[in-house]
Amino acid sequence: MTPDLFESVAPPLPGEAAAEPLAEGAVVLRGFALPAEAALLDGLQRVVAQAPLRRMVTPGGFTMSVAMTNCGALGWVSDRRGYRYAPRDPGSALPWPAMPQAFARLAVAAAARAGFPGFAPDACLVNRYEPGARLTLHQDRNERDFGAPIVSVSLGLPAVFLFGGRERSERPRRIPLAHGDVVVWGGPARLRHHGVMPVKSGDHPLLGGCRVNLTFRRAA
Ligand code: MD3
Ligand code: FE
Repeated sequence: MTPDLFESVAPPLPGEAAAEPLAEGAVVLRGFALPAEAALLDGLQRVVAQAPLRRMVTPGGFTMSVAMTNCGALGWVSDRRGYRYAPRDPGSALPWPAMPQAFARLAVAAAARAGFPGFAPDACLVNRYEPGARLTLHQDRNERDFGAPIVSVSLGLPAVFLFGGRERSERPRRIPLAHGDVVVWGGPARLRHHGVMPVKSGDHPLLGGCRVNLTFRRAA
């Protein structure tokens, strides 16, 4: 059997997943989350049972197409007053659910694999995309320390990720992301614009008709 064929039938273990550089500071780890998928789905169920997914309103008054919730010490929220991190779910006034151990372990391992040892995420934003949902090009700049990377885990239906530049005017590259793919964005990539194209309908064996993205950040 050729080495190529062997690689296609033996999925890499987390520690040895192929790291595909996208740009300086940005690395794709294809399938890195697959060995943890059952634990991730279990954690996801527990999080959304305590803090339901909801579509938030932007400061400009638009309802986002992506439904969101959070786990960890801080959660990203948007309303007419602005975008910010908050220690409580504004829907229930309760603290966000704790970050499931499987989530934190995966995020820390992925960051280390991409060259960011010691990543200590305090926020995990859960984004759920139903068919047609999208994220327009934006920067993530509500965090205190841009020195920490962001780790993004894709689950369920595939999506096309848009990876732009420091300037919003720079034409973005299109990067397909599938169930189990993990991307680590740090260093010089940290403030690049990015977004997600409208998700196409489909049927994923584990997640059905949606895409879920877990985004791990050091917010405070
Ligand atoms: C590239 N979510 O919630 S994070 C978001 O698929 C968001 O739901 C994406 O963008 C999603 O803000 C995945 C991907 C990401 C995050 C930060 C970045 C990409 C980045 C910072 C710089 C460059
Ligand atoms: Fe973002």
